[in-house]
Amino acid sequence: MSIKQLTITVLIAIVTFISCNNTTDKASEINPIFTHLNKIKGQGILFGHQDDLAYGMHWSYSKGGSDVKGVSGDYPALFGWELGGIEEDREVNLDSVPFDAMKRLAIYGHEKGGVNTFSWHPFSPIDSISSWNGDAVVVKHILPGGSHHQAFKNQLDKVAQFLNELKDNTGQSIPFIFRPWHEMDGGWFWWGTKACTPEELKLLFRFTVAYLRNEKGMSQMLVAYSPDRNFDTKNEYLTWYPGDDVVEILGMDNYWDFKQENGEQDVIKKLHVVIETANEKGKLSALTETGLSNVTDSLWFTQKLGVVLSDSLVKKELSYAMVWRNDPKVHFFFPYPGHPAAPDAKVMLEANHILLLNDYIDLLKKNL
Ligand code: BMA
Repeated sequence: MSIKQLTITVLIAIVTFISCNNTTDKASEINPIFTHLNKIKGQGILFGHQDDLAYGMHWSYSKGGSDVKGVSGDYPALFGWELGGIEEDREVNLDSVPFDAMKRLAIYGHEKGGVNTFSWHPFSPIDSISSWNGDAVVVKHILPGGSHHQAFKNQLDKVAQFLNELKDNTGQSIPFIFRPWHEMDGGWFWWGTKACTPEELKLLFRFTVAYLRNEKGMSQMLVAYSPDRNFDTKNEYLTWYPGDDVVEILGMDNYWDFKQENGEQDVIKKLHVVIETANEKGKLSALTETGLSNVTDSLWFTQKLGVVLSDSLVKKELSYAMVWRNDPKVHFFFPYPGHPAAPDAKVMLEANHILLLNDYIDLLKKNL
């Protein structure tokens, strides 16, 4: 056994030990989001939007603001948020969302009856370079035993502090979904295929979840695994899968296939792989990120996303689908009132099996 193999074996042993001593790895049994989504499976797919309550194309931080509501009359059922920057003690995230506003709005979304999901594009714990440095060798240095492991734990402490401060008006911790180390099958992030092996990624993922659950008491957290589109088979999909004890939601991010001719059929095929794998494992499934940048096709919602979400297996099994953020300075993935794609997006959202916030609340009332 080489030194490298020995090091990896020892690391696996350490992380397995930490994970096996996980006292709160039964998130699927105790987390209300899991229970609720499981109960309504087959009756509707939650529609989500990143940063929905924070800003949109012609507004920011106005009370009650939401481009989804502006177009459809109701809020999304799922609210996406981005934590990147919290680990550097910044006051605003990567996309200029102040963390205090994010906290207030995530609590508001929860109090209204919606579900919150958090992504995290951290700056490197080694030298603070951004996540989009696919060649930077970071991961092996931040794993247990690595030179910057402590710096990484300091980052996790800040993530945990923010997420543990999400409390409802009775002081109870708010349940949420955390989706770390996503799109690891691409080469654009420092935890991606260019600078990190699948084994290293699994260790990183396992350590992250074990630390947050065991050291930071985060039993209110569900964890989502979401590679991008670089798989066709179940084995390929599971290349980076960190283990049944740390993940509750199996997802996929996919923008690319939608841009190819008839690509929505590939999205459907891949979602079938995700769904079948999730079902075998007793997990939930989701289209964790998608969209068409600047919604340049005014029929994209009914003709592309709507086609995918109406596939019979997808309709029967998928829990949620989320489109990315509406940033007037960068890009937007949901139309705003007056945009040529707005009427079509409204039609897609009006389908019986697509759940906006009030649809979701009504369905829960009927099912619980
Ligand atoms: C990307 C883009 C970036 C943003 C990042 C994190 O997809 O939207 O502008 O900073 O997500 O939210």
